[in-house]
Amino acid sequence: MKTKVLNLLSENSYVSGESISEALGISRAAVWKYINILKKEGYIIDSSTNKGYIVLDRPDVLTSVEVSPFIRTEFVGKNIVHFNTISSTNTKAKELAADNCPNGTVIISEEQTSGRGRLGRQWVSPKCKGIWMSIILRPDIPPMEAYKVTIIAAAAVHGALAENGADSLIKWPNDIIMNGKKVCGILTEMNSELSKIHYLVIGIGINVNTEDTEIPEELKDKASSLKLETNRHFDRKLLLGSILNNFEPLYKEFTSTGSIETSIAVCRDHSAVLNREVILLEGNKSSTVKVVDINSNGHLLIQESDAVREILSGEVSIRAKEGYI
Ligand code: BT5
Repeated sequence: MKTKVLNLLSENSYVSGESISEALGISRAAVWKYINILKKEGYIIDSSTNKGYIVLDRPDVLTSVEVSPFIRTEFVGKNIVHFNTISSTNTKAKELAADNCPNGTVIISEEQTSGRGRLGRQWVSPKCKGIWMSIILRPDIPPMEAYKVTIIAAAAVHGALAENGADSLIKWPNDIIMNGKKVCGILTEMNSELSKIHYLVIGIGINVNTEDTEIPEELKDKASSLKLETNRHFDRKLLLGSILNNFEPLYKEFTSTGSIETSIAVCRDHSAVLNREVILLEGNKSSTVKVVDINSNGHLLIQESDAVREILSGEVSIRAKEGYI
């Protein structure tokens, strides 16, 4: 009901309490109650005895009602499940996926208390400063190909950042980098049988308006935010909409044709590692190699002393010879 009241309010003109109460079949006192709840949530609403209510400002939150106006997709993000705080959106997404939530459901939290990276690493997720979200998908593809959705997500985030004025590079396979520092990480998780995927969860974490003081000391040399790298505040709602709007067509290219050609082209054209000498970390082994290409499967091709080797995502980590990348 609260959302219905909000949807009837406007930023351009006053709406009378009477018309809201009539439209929703609730009392004027109930309208007043919901207005007060909205005010507590951060909506600045002016009320005038004669004219009614007008919205003067909206909170910086990624609820369905706030982000839906920016989403132009067919199914990705049509169902948004929002939390103020949660352990991890990927963990919640797995629960909801197992409960049969719609394909394309997006879980968003303003804060994560146990955000996760790959191999159980920690992901720092301060309140209202980033986008911490997970997309639930049920593609009819072989489980072996699930890693391709990480590449699609990286291309989508890169495109969305560009649309919103942030120049980034993609560090194969799952990082987005600005000025040599990580501003976004992607964690794809899967529940499958040998030949059938039950569901995929694509976790995307972006440091949007994170301040320097919110980045732990031990990450300062390798992590940053869009705001820190550009000196301006980003609209998280617009950015979230752009990511989903970029993601869906790239994902549909994959599920309908089997190819991720467009995403690969983005990853090649804006690669942080292509044609560079990097350190390849495999288990506890490290070697210096030159990256020569990303092939049509999304695998990395590296030049070793006498041969070109194909690297699958998930097997390795990459570092610059000095610094993060
Ligand atoms: C990743 O792992 O980069 C995947 C991160 C995915 C996070 C999203 S947020 C929404 C969803 N829900 C979750 O619980 N997770 C996903 P990896 O490549 O393993 O990188 C992890 C490493 O990045 C850590 O060990 C730190 O060194 C560093 N790190 C941690 N928090 C960071 C942050 N906020 N920004 C940049 N680097 C960070």
